[in-house]
Amino acid sequence: MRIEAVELVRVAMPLVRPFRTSFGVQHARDVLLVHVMTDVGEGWGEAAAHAEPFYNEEFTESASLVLERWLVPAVLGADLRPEDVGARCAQVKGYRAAKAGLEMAVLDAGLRADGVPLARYLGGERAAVDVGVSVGITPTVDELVEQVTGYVADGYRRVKLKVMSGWDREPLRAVRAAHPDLALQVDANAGYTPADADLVASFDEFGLLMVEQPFAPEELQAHADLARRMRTPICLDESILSTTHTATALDLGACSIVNIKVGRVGGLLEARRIHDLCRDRGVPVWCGGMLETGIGRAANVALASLPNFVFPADLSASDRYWRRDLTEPFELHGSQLRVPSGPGLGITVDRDALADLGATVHTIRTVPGASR
Ligand code: OSB
Ligand code: MG
Repeated sequence: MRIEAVELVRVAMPLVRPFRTSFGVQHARDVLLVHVMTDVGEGWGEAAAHAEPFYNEEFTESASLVLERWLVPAVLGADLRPEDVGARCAQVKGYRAAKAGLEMAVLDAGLRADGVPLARYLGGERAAVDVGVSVGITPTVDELVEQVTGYVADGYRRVKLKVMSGWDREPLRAVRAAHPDLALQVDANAGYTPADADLVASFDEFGLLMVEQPFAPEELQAHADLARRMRTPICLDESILSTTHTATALDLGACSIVNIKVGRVGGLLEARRIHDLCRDRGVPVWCGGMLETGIGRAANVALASLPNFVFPADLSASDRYWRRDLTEPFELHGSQLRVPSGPGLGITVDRDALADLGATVHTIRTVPGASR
């Protein structure tokens, strides 16, 4: 297919409630969408970066600039397959959310034209996926317990609590006391240091499914040392940027569960390769989220339908994030989200919602007749 034009669509999306983690608080997402126009039709993708470089180095403004200056020019006017986008973008180091958004849009266009749902193309095997909810740090422990109880009443059967120093054992004890049988896990977003290893190891007493990313991304050895002294499995998020990072982490024993995020690893196809590597090594994975809109969520849900996604995903219903999503809302059915069955991402982008939210569009076009 030939890429004829690319729109970079930017929209501020207020969150239903603020989301606080060890790296800061978010009240809204600075969303960046990639809309490709090709000779076989259009496609949408989401570059799941955030407004600030606090989760990792990338942020929305930088992702947009890198797309405009290098990634879009690398595909514009070209006759390519979605599988070629990664190689064309490889000269640019990092900016994996930007690359993921572009690849997603090209995949969506190609699969829509072929009438193939993304989940089927990726090798998904389920019509619905188990999901949980990631609960941010709250002003008080009582508010946390109240929020968790509300989500459990909604149907979520797995809850992830954000933790940081000063917000760990006390909230954990309270949530555990209120919900003795709840599938519970924690995520530190790299907020602890190896000097906190005793404290993190003490989380064993709360019967958690896993502890996610206690230390900095580069602290693979410290994660391996912690894993050896904890009963609770260690899961890595920020440390895992590629299949190579995954293999190294597994070789070191730094984790026994992998959180796969499309934007963090540079796209759906690299995400699938990490899934396959983990499957071959007997390591379970699950699908993480970055507070995506319905566009990125559709891709995540399709990915999470692959067989080695064995733990519930951090993919909640649209109403957990947005008053109005950019697509038809994802709804909770029991404790699952349905995998879209239409071609490509299987969703329809709501242009009225984009307009009402004040989205801005930057269009990048080929020169007529040019080819590369
Ligand atoms: O570490 O998993 C994380 C959101 C933003 C940045 C990092 C993370 C998260 C979440 C939210 O936990 C998961 C979701 O999209 O619901
Ligand atoms: Mg995480």
